Amino acid sequence: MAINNKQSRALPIYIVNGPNLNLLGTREPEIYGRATLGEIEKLCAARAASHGLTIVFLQSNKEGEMVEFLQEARTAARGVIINAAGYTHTSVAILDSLQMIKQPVIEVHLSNPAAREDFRRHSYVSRAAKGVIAGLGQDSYLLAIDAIANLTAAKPRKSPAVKKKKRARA
Ligand code: CA2
Repeated sequence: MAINNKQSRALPIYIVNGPNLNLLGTREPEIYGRATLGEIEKLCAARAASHGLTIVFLQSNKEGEMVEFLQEARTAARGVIINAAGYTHTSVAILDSLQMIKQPVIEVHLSNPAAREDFRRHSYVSRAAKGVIAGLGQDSYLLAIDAIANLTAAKPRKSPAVKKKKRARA
């Protein structure tokens, strides 16, 4: 069942991380930084809390598990942040799942794939993403949380008086 904008405001941000990201902080710090994924999760929870929001955070080495999480997000998430890691460049299944999500999807990367090997220049995920934030390490995640908070913020309702004035002027 589809959810409307009002319902989605009370929901958490779903953050999904793909294969090998569980090893962050142990190898290649010059590319991916020194923070562990656990540390990034804590920073994300704090940043979401600063907007009055919560997160559900998943890391999986299995494509099918990521697909199931994304299917759940269709009705349970306010928006989705995805670092599909290596699946970014290969997975039609993850793209199909993302295309079924009506809420904003932001693609994130710790490194800047466009500045690396040619095979990292193509992203299936990007076709379904509202925006892409890459190359800023853990800040890519934090800026994506800010983006979802802004994109899904409650819009102030115009009072009938303001509406009337506008109509009178027109
Ligand atoms: O920069 C990113 O966030 C990536 O999504 C990371 C993926 C890579 O395939 C993408 O092109 C860009 C690789 C994740 C591998 O994770 C590691 C964790 C610790 C040490 C080495 C790799």
